Amino acid sequence: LTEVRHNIKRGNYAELNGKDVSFFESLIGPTNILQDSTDDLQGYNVDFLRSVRGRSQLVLKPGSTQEISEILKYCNERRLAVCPQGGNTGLVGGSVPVCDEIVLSLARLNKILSIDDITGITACESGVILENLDAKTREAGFVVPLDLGAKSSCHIGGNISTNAGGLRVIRYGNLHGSVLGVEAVLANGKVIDLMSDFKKDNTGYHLKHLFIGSEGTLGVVTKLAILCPAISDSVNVAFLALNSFEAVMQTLKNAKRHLGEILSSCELIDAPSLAASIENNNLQSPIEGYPFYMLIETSGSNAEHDMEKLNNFIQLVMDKGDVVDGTYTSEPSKMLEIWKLREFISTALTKDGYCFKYDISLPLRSFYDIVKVVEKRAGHLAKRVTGYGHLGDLNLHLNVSCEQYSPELYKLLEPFIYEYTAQLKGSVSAEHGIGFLKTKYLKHSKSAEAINMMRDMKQLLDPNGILNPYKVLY
Ligand code: FAD
Ligand code: 2HG
Ligand code: ZN
Repeated sequence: LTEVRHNIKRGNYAELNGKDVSFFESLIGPTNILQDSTDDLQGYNVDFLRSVRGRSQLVLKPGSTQEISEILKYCNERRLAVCPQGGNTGLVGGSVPVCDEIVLSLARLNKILSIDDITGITACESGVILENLDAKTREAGFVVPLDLGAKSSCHIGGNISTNAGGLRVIRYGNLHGSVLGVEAVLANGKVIDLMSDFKKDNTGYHLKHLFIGSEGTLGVVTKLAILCPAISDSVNVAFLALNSFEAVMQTLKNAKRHLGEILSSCELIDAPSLAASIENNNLQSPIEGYPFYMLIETSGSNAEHDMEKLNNFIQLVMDKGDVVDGTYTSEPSKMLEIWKLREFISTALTKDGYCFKYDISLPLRSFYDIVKVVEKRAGHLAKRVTGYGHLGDLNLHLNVSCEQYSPELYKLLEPFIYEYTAQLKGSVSAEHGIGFLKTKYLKHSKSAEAINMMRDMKQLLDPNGILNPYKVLY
């Protein structure tokens, strides 16, 4: 992919020197430092989409909260800018340096501290990979209430810092609800202990929320406690075909009403998204040839009861004529195959060459219109204009792919898509955050007063602006 060219003026930060490197070496040991001479430093400078490339000369891999505290205290006093990095799967260029910021990798903070076998409350360090955390909680009879296509590399700390959404928000809500506590290190090195094992704690301001979704600009998350729900003994996946978006809306309504408490995912896939997933990922779909598909998952505790509910639901939506074809299964390998079709759409579209990605919240009744509007406006310059995503949460992923980055196409897409979204009072970033790539569009979803309040908070917590500069508020 072509990197986005940017004209960012380097902030007024100190330049890294040999004395700084010696300090870090004595603190965390030379083996936990990567410098300009090593090839793999490049991997930390470029984001997953290869849309932003920094020129950091130094990656630090501390192994404890205390080490992070001392690093930040030093950087704050020296005015050295720092970019916290988790699994580097973020989609808005927030996880890589823009100029020469020091990369602070959380990868070595990867210990699971405790899993309570009755309550499911799980405490861990922030660098634990989501898939690993989920595997361990499953051994104890619980699941992490978060699942997304990047699970094999993203960190739970990165998930918290972006308030990642994913495939099960309809069931478990977002991380503001399930994260019970965090420990974070502030820009001046102070450790703030907001760890808690309780869902209910109304003692003053709810400070932990400042670190959920603030994308490494207010502090570095080092530990967390998360409430994990019990594993479901019975899981079913239905893959349904529909002929119109009106039918999609009716099916969502009926899924909410008739599947109720066992509904655990409700995703939309349109025909071009499915085609990309099949063609570029070499997958097979059980059904093809329709404009819309819905992936509906149920998770419950009683297979017979759940199957009866699912059968009744499918009968109803087919009788009404909303669902015209489909399949469902409770066989794990088949469910996985269906899930792959959905989870790998994002990477499939990038394989077209270049992909413009928009992650927006829109009112249900206008949810899909924008895909058609953009197709009409820019389809002639695109390979595919696609819409898919977390329908149950009103979160659309509008992706426009092409063979290579095209400035003409870009001009037709931006700011148009953001202005369109703002007119409908939607959100210009439903789940991926603002990072580096979307800073100029923040104003479309936040009032001037709200942005000023954000600036005040940043000033209070990071007066020298050393934490993830050029991101979110820029
Ligand atoms: P990074 O990419 O490393 O960092 C993301 C941001 O958080 C950066 O601003 C970084 O500075 C900051 N950060 C990271 N760790 C810390 C920390 N410990 N303390 C402070 N700041 C920190 N996102 C969704 O919401 N829903 C999806 O369904 C989804 N699906 C995806 C599918 C694919 C294939 C890919 C590639 C990405 C997807 N994403 C999705 C985006 C991404 O995976 C998430 O944003 C994820 O939460 C990022 O985690 P990470 O560890 O990779 O963080
Ligand atoms: C998903 O839901 C991710 O698959 C990625 O959030 C969306 O690439 C995208 O636009
Ligand atoms: Zn998503």
